[in-house]
Amino acid sequence: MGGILRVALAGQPNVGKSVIFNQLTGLHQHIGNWPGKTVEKAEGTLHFGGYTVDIIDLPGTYSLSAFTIEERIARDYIALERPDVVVNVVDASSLERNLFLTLQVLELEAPTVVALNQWDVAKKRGLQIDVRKLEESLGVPVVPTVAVTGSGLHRLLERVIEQRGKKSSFPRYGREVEKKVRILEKWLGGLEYPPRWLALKLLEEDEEVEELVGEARPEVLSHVRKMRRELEKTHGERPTVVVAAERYSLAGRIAREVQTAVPAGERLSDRLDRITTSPLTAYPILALVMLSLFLVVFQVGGRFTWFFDSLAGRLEGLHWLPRSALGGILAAASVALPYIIPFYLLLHLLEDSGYLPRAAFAMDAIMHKMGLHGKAFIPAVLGFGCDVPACLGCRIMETEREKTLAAIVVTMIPCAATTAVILGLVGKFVGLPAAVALYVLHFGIVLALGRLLFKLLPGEPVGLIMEMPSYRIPHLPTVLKETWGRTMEFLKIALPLVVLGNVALSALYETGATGALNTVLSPLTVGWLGLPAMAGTVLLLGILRKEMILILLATALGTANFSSVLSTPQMMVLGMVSMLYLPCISTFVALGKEVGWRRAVYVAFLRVLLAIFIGGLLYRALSL
Ligand SMILES: Nc1nc2c(ncn2[C@@H]2O[C@H](COP(=O)(O)OP(=O)(O)OP(=O)(O)O)[C@@H](O)[C@H]2O)c(=O)[nH]1
Ligand SMILES: [Mg+2]
Repeated sequence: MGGILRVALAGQPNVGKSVIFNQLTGLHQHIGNWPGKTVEKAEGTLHFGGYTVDIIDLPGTYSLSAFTIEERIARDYIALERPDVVVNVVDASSLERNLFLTLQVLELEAPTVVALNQWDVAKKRGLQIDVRKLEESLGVPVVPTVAVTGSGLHRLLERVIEQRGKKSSFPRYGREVEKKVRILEKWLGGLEYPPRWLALKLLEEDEEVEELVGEARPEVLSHVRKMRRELEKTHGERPTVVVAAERYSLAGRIAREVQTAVPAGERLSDRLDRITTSPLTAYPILALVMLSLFLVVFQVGGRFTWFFDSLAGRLEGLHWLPRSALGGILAAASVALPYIIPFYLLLHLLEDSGYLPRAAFAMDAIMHKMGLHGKAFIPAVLGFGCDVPACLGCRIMETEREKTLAAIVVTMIPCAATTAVILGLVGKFVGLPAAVALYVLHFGIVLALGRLLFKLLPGEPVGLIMEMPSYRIPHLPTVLKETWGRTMEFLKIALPLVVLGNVALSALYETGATGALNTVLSPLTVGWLGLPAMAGTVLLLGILRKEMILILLATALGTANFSSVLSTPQMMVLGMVSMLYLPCISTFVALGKEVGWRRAVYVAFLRVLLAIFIGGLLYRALSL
């Protein structure tokens, strides 16, 4: 007994793999009600039944061909890394579509357990599934689960342990396909992948497998071509379609056999779906949702600053902390956190409800103006939280060109830290309408820039094909957990940087370097932008993290009551420049990795120029 067990979670997008992963490992994988969140595999461990269980959360895929990066990650992991057990997570409320993938997982012949997740949702919709019968049809254990409450997960792990080392049965398709597979698999033994799977993939014209077999067993390919021709002749369809149709028909048959549905009337979620996607109501709702998001954050954040302020007052007495470090921590706590926490909370509520794909649908026409389609709006909304996941999220775009375009555009979305700067500086001291005006101006610029990029990287966006998950009442504990995780992550990453920035600023002061730096930059900062000279160092250090601009500003000015030192135009210009000028370092790295370093540098350069140009114009316009 005992030892290490490697268990991979595989399944279609948005079925609940990451919730299961988080429940089992206590880690914080991104969760939300839209397909395509997990883009890289993640790993975590737990101890169960005397085993150390390594769990791998794979990206969601509709199938296991090698069309997308996610599909390749998932299929290579199962086929080549050979986990001890694969847990195929299935959405019980849409069984037939999910079984299409289950069959492909079984084709890979790894020991498999099916988690029949979202069991609660299926029940609520009047769907009954005969679990025993499903087990018989698939030949593997099936465990109903409700990931968000953790129900069934214990049983799932028990079945996983029983299943290790056992060979799963594989699905059998129509007689004609099977006959060909049987002949081919005899020639395909001894390669890395299971022979039966290779045979099927060869028949369905999988280019990657064809290349692999072409190198190892070139003589097989002529037989394969002949077989494909035969299939095409008898079925009148391309072999790819023939094999896929075999899977669809088997999935459909199994689903029909094991499932009974009690018809339900129009549900509230259907009605909500209608009003949030029909053109007449979709736009006003979208505008209302976004505006209330900011309004609530502003109100709640404003109320909470006093709490942190008084806390800060008490901490001031602690002399054992170095002053510059203390200043950084206090400033972070009092100016940034009160806005960031409610913002994360609302964003997660929105994400978990299933509204984002509808918003994406509504935004399709506007996004087309930038050569993108509506799907790019999902990472864009995530960008309001943090631009790093937003940038990675652009992988849901279908082509490389669209991914690049989307990544450049979404990393310009003001993140929670930038919002803290805008709300804490402009919103608080000039007024909320001024803050909203800055946002509107900023989005106008982003749109114009997107359009310009579209001219530079021409091409037609592919049509919007996106699954619409049903609306769901957000699961509060999950949302709270997500918010907590994000806030902790923020503290872990931000606080050390904030302290570092503050210490750096004090050191620069001590050595007199601030003065020199500010003087060098003053033609720009003072002459053109109309800001006080110290804005130079503040903006420079602000690229570590955007909220630093506000925090360092408070340190440099010696007060968080900004309006006593800065004029209204100055605060507006500083806010505008903060949004535009540069992505923070982490975002820059993410952008570089996704679109290439040269492009990332160009983008950064362009943004600085734009910030200086627009900031100067704004200063002049406001000072008239
Ligand atoms: N009611 C209910 N909701 C669930 C259950 N499991 C997951 N969810 C919700 O389903 C949504 C998707 O869950 P995720 O874990 O992010 O899905 P995923 O399979 O990792 O998705 P991708 O990473 O996009 O492939 C979230 O909104 C969850 O809160 C469940 O058993 N019951
Ligand atoms: Mg996931």
